[in-house]
Amino acid sequence: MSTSNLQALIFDVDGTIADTEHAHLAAFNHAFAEDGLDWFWDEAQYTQLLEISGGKERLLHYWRAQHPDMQAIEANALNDRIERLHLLKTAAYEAAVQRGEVLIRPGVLNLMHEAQAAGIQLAIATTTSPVNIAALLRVAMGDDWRWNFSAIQDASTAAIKKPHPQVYLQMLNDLNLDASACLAIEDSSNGLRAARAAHIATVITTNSFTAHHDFTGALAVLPDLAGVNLSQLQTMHALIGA
Ligand code: XBP
Ligand code: MG
Repeated sequence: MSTSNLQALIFDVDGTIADTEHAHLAAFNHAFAEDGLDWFWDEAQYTQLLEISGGKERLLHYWRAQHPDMQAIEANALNDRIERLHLLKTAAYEAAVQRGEVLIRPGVLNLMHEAQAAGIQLAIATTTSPVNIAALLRVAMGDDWRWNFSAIQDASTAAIKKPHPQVYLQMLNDLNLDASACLAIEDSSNGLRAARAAHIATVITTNSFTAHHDFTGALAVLPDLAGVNLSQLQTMHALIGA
């Protein structure tokens, strides 16, 4: 019976550590109104737009697809408008997190504590902005939240978003670990593809925005981490190496 050599759990943020995307959606719509745009994304539209990782990339994709008339503005002005919209959106999202409107998903903190007690490193690999990670985890884990994580890769360190594996490849380098010693926990097809492209085994926890995604290649697809303990993950992880 092979034993698990699991040395690090690498968590995605949005949709995995917390149910964030409803708050991101509300923040985008708040930013559109604040900036005088008559745009409004409903849940169905946002579910599709989530196929584009990265808030700025998502805005640019929507702008090009839905408002070709606005193509006339030159590239710098377009980028400046997207930067401004994203700043407004990020401020609105942070305010929502601070009001307690974003919940950590079930089982996440328990699993993190179990892993730490077993000497397994925790890490974060996300396409969201660093301010969003800090806002969320400061509320959930306290002001010294950062000390729980050996490494963080986010939108500020990895410009190329999931499904590109850049966040995960840079994470393996940060941890100085082989992919075979790690397990990624994700919620989306983009996240799964990014982790798998870095040869990292991946457990999926679905949510209302991603349950319909193709999770081919996942080690397991779970509704959430409630009741999932470290030894169960280690057993699944060991089977890969069997
Ligand atoms: C999900 C994303 C992010 C968020 C919005 O990231 O794609 O873009 O939707 O956050 P994760 P930003 O990899 O954690 O699932 O506006 O900061 O990008
Ligand atoms: Mg995610």
